[in-house]
Amino acid sequence: MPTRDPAFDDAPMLQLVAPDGTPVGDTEVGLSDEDLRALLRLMVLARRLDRECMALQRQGELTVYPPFEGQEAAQVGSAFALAAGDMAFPSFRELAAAFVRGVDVVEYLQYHRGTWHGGPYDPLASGFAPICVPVATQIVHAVGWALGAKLDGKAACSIAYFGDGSASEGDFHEGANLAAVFAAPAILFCQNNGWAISVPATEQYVAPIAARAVGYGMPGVRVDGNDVLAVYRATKEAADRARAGGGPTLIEAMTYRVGPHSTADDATRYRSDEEVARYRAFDPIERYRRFLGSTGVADDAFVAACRAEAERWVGGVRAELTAIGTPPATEVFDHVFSDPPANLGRQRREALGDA
Ligand SMILES: Cc1ncc(C[n+]2csc(CCOP(=O)(O)OP(=O)(O)O)c2C)c(N)n1
Ligand SMILES: [Mg+2]
Repeated sequence: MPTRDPAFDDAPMLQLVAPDGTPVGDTEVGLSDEDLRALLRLMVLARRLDRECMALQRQGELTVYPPFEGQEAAQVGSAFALAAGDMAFPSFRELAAAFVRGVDVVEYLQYHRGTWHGGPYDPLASGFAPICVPVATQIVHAVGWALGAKLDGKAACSIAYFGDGSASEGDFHEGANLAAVFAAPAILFCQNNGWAISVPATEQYVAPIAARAVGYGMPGVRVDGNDVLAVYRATKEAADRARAGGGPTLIEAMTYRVGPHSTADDATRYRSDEEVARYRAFDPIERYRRFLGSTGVADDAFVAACRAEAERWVGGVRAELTAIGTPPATEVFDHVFSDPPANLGRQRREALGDA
């Protein structure tokens, strides 16, 4: 367990709504009441979907699944701040952000079902790049895309989603420096959950990740990642600046994932139940629900309607997903080489008995 509480230590952090739902900053972030309710609805739906995916994996319907419960505000708030022409570059944990971007979640989940390489959703149509498992590599993709958008004269930005552990990779440093030097319209969005699998934040760095922005020469924002309005504001400001030619921004969203690293991980081997219980008190959905309740923007009936919608929705997702049959075995050999080498041809004949 970390000796220093990474999410709530003393470094300054943008926070607009306190964990108990009380406003502590300027909560006028430029969203209509309808949009404010949409943020809550999206978080409720995302959490319900995440729990369904965990169940689907345990029931053998998904091969492996990396849950995000606890990170809804970080993903929903940031993705909501993007425009249609922007491009998101996820790691492997951004299903909530994908959903906000309009990605068909059944298509997305085919990756985790093992029925298609990387999911058959259209990255360009949804502005959401394919899932990226090699940690931090998506950061250089995002910066490259941003440089391309700039050269094309497009008023668009990219966002790279990555974790605290990913910020220790060379790709992070290379991407950040390149973005700063060429004023790439990119947002480097770190979800700091205090852990990189079993490695605590205390073994990764000794100063806030956001503070590195000074060294690269770009704005850096440390934001309460469980405060959806604060995340929205930080990301919206970064996106507007990027599209206007103001270059990149590093955002460090302090959050906590209550589930394991993935369904292949046993988090009880390195993380105490007490730690998880402590962070549940910072739940992003409960905080925002209380805030919207106190301002009269969303009442209990609205929340109940979101929950009912979520139940119906995930039922449909499950039905569609589990109806997808086994793909033809030929696919193991397809889509890699235009001109397959001889040994692959031999393996194909052995496995399939065809040419
Ligand atoms: C290049 C590379 N090295 C190692 C791994 C194995 N791996 C997968 S996720 C992960 C930790 C990532 O931690 P973080 O960036 O904090 O993201 P989180 O899982 O906490 O969301 C590691 C080491 C990998 N996928 N890619
Ligand atoms: Mg992490």
